[in-house]
Amino acid sequence: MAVNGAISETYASVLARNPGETEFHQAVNEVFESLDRVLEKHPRYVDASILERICEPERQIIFRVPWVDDRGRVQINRGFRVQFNSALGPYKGGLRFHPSVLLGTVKFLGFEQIFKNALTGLPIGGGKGGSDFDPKGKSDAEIMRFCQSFMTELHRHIGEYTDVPAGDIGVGGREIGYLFGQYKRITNSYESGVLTGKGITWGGSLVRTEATGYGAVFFTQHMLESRGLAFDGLDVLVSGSGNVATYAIEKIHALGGRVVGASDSGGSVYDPAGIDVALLQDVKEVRRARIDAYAAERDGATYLPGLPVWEIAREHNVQVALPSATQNELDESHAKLLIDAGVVAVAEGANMPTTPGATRLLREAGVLFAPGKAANAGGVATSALEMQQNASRDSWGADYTEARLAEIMQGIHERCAETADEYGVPGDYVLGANIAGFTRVADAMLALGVI
Ligand code: NDP
Ligand code: 2IT
Repeated sequence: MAVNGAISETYASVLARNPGETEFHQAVNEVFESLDRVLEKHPRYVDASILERICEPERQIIFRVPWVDDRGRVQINRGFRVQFNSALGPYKGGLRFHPSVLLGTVKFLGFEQIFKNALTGLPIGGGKGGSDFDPKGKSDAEIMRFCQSFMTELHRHIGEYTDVPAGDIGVGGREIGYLFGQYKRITNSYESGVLTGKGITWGGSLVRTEATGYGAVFFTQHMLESRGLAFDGLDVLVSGSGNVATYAIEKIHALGGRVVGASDSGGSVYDPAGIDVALLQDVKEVRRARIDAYAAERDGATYLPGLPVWEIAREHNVQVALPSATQNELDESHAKLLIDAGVVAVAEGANMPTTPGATRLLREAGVLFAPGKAANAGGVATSALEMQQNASRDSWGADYTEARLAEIMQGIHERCAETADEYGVPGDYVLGANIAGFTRVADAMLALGVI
């Protein structure tokens, strides 16, 4: 079948068979748009129906999560785990706890994860999970009871050699602790490699907490270097103020850049002196408060209620932007603001934060653009390093682990850049990432036969 026919027919079938799952459709379309060249060159992928197979999760698990709140009332949430592709290794990917989570959300994230994990060069397949549970405003005891109930079902589907979840939005060290504790109790085994993002004293890896943010900054550094630039002296906007955003800001400051804005779902802060990471962490992570508390306590900072961080680009020139909150948070109007403010590089710390229209505008304007599956792969890569440490019953030092992360991010940058060159689109990291990730998984799927 002609390549374009294969792509459009498979996409039509994805739409028809997964109705209403708009984020999943978007993620599939973004990958498919990059594949015509590779399918022309290697028709064996079309002959073996790799496109159809790669869009169909190997297994999807949906379950009821009952728990009792502090007032003694029974609450019901929905749990998901989508085990998307295990051609390269056990399913690997985070768990998201957020009220917006639907099956289509988990499928978009799981689909992205297949290619991201492939790009790391490490032996991990792709999966994702989560729940529509909203952690905001819940007590520690409620979070614990929810996590225990969630794991009471999930435990039968995961394992060191099967499927290894980790954190994502709403799931950090606290939640991984409760999840791991319940898994350990139910299975009566200390199977460290079943979850990543664990605490340092109970099987976690140094640098895993920081890895996604640091990795996104390392990737951006390599992109900037390709144009003879460096972070030193550049002004930056980072959206979000969670795990990814916090450590991205910390590393940008260490490299001499200045992050003048950050945000949460309620609004943004403009801080022309540069975000104070210790204060931000105290507000968001320790007190679990909102980002307006940061602005109230920080001299010279302003709170912009209800506004995305990109609005800061109206008044303040910025050279780099790292959308690090959630999907579709940077649209065409924001892209125009950034382009007018002089942005030279945009790297997706979050998964699919840039809308397709905004991505097109940025790429047409010649802005260096790193897709999430390349730029934010440092988190899952360091999860794989955590699995290595667990498997060898070892724990590595911080400098060594960060050096491994830096090396992996350099490798991903090279893989994307070289693939873009090979396919005649130099500097196109979107095509480079999609093609390099796809071919690695597709070749393994061919080798393993029709399974
Ligand atoms: P966190 O829960 O630590 O932080 C999420 C941040 O994004 C918070 O500031 C949150 O604001 C904001 N946010 C979440 N949802 C929305 C929304 N619907 N609208 C506006 N703001 C929102 O999550 P992470 O930092 O871990 O994850 C951020 C992104 O990075 C996600 O896309 C995730 O998939 C991706 N990612 C995470 C990795 C990791 O290792 N943690 C690895 C690779 C990618 P508020 O506090 O108000 O909710
Ligand atoms: O989107 C992601 O890559 C993550 N949330 C991290 C997954 C992981 O297994 O560390």
